[in-house]
Amino acid sequence: MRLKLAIQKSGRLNEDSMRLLKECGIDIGNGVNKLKTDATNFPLELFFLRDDDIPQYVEDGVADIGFVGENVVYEKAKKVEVTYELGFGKCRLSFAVLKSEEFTGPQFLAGKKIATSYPVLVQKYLDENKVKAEIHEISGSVEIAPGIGLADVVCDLVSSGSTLFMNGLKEADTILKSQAVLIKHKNFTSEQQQILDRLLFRMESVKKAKKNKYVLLNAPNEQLEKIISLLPGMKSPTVLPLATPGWSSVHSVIQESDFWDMIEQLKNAGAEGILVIPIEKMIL
Ligand code: PRT
Ligand code: ZN
Repeated sequence: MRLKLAIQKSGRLNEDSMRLLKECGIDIGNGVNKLKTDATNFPLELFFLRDDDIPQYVEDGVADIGFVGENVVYEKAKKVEVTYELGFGKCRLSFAVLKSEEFTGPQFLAGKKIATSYPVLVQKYLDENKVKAEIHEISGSVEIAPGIGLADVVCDLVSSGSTLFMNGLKEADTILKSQAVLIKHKNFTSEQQQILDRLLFRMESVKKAKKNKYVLLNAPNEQLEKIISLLPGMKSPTVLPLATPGWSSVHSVIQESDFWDMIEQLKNAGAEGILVIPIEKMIL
């Protein structure tokens, strides 16, 4: 049996979805131009779909799992479970107003025309803030709506902000912070769950590896204790004697987030020849 995974056929999430599968060691062969294809070395069948259709396919069980933006999941409001954050496709769903205007809070929207591709999420925000406004649903190029007199305000996805800027708009309140997530349907069998667990284990190893670096450095033996106390390591650092008497090579794993602080402290403690190497997979 195979687990059926729906991913975006083309667009912003396609490349990262394919890359993640590759990093998990899953070989898709050259079936990418088809509607569906089997992985050659993992019990997975891939469906290539429009992102908007993925929650429905998963709810219906036509696909078992899907990679899709949270913005789409929550707008479509299908009966699916968000199981895992994939870490790519990051953006936010925000209101934007003309540069000349000042967004004073949700009340600013009262009586305004709002252009958006996310009517459900916008209506929810309006209801929560007890504001009445008119929603104009449009499927693309939302940012041009104020310029052509179709709307006063827009609510759209933003990442760098340059699309808004180029259209004379500025970002106001954010409704939702979004990234691509793994969704699954609610009728999983234990066999399906076993395959998903294998996939999640691989994805987690890839994610952990990206957050960590492998560090090698040379240290004078009299400074070893100090240097080792600075390094976390997976258990404890590896220490090997160098050919030069009185020196050792120390190997360890450090987190990307503490990286520069850690390197400075190591140098101050007498470490030399520090090498930092990316990690491909990290199995704990
Ligand atoms: O054909 P299909 O329906 O599958 O694709 P699509 O055209 O509906 O979606 P696509 O490929 O544009 O986006 C897929 C998903 O990528 C979205 O649902 C989000 O989850 C995620 N994502 C991340 C984004 C962005 N960043 C993004 N910046 N989706 C769209 N944008 C657009 C935004 O709509 C605006 O037009 O980019 C523009 C803003 O970008 P900046 O950088 O100028 O702010
Ligand atoms: Zn779409």
